[in-house]
Amino acid sequence: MHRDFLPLICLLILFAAGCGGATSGENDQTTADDDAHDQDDDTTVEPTPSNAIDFPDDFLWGVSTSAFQTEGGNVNSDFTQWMLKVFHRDLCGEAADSYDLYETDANLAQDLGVNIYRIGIEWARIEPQKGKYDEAEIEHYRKVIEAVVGRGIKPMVTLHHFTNPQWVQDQGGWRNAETIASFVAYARLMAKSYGDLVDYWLTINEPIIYASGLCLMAGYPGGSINNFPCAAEVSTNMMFAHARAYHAIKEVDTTDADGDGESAIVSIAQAIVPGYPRRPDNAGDIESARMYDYFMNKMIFYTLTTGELDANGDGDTTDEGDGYYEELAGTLDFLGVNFYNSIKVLHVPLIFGPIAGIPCYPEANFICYPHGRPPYLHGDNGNPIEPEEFHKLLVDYADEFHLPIVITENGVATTDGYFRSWFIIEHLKAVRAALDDGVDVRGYMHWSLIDNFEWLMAYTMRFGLFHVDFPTSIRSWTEGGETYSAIVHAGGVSQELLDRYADAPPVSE
Ligand code: GCO
Repeated sequence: MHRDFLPLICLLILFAAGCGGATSGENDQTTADDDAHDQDDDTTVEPTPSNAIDFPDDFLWGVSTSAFQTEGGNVNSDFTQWMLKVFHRDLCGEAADSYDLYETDANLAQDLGVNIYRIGIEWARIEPQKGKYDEAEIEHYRKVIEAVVGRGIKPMVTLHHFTNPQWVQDQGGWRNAETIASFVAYARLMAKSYGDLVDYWLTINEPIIYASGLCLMAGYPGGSINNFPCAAEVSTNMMFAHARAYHAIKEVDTTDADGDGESAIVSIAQAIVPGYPRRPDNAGDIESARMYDYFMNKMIFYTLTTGELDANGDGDTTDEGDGYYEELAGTLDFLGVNFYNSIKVLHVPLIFGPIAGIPCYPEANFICYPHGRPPYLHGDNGNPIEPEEFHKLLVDYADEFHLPIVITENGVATTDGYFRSWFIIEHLKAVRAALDDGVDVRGYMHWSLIDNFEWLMAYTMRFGLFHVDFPTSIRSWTEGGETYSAIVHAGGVSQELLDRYADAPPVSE
């Protein structure tokens, strides 16, 4: 989840790390090939007769990626243009070169044994100029999707993942309601072009993270600081964009690509970052955490299920412009949940004026601490590791929204193979516990298939099941990849894996 919008800290990290240069990986099994794919498929793990932790037969086992973070060379994207302006260089560069190596990546997904693979399309490639669609790029993504489908894997396609064509930015970005129509036209075209191959669609990744990152933390092109009305406006526009795209996709994608009886299953991916009062007995912290949780975690799901709009995000749906919008209602076929960690919320008295911390909801005058006080178990980006929170939120969201859940992202920034393996198992235990509690969890998609461009942290964070050597783009297996592959092939976690990864990794500063 893109929550580390501390531009100054990020800048320091980037410069300390040599600005986007690849760090050396501690992968366990580096191959000399330019492709870690098992050509002779000799690593296939036979399903074990009985797993210690089992999952439903039709469970969706997946991996998750985004186009911008893996492809490289997205010159017409506002994020690239912004980096050139702010950092005087394109920090993303060639990324993992997945634009060219999409077959290689599909091979890796196949080796893992997954049955679903979340990929993305870059709007800026499809529509580099307003209203002018690039036929060659439409054809390119067709090949990308065919590579996935051809390996017996269902594609889940994300249409917007934090980046826009530069012309969208030039017309005012997501604050301009015209962007809604532009996005819907693009979404319709994508569904028409690939509906015969794709059933699972995610219109927008983490709209609230985008809106708050853009308007409160200046973490995206065209951004501002502490501008809550902007965050509310952007999230409202994105909700209408999602809903209209939902209807457009349903209208044009009428082909059931995988033969399961459904032709278009559409949702968003929403980051759920549970917020807790920093001081559990402090009334200000308690109220701030409540408001934070509403706006950041629940409002979008609430609006897109009930149709009740809260345009200024204040928790009240009776203000002018609020109310019921039929086109918004029932536009989620499942809840797409991205989970990484929780957060602490601290109320700050007005006397301190504009907030100098992480202004996650400044009008309510509070700040958020993404991280606890060290020492605690955390990924390389400082995010705490909290599988118990995962279980809690699955139960809570199932209770509140009554929709199936697909985990569209869950992962950890680490180069330690034991840590990633343990992380995966602990989070799958949480999913299993939720299933046992009656929660309809349909699938789990690990972020990410391969190491990739982690936004303002560039290449300093590694989330991949496969290690990528960025200068050469060579992919290689990691211990985490081996573990996930064994689980996916077996459809559950064996006793042997439970024993091998029984101990939590040591807590570090
Ligand atoms: C997000 C995104 C991904 C991130 C991932 C790791 O949640 O920010 O969907 O783009 O890379 O979450 O931080």
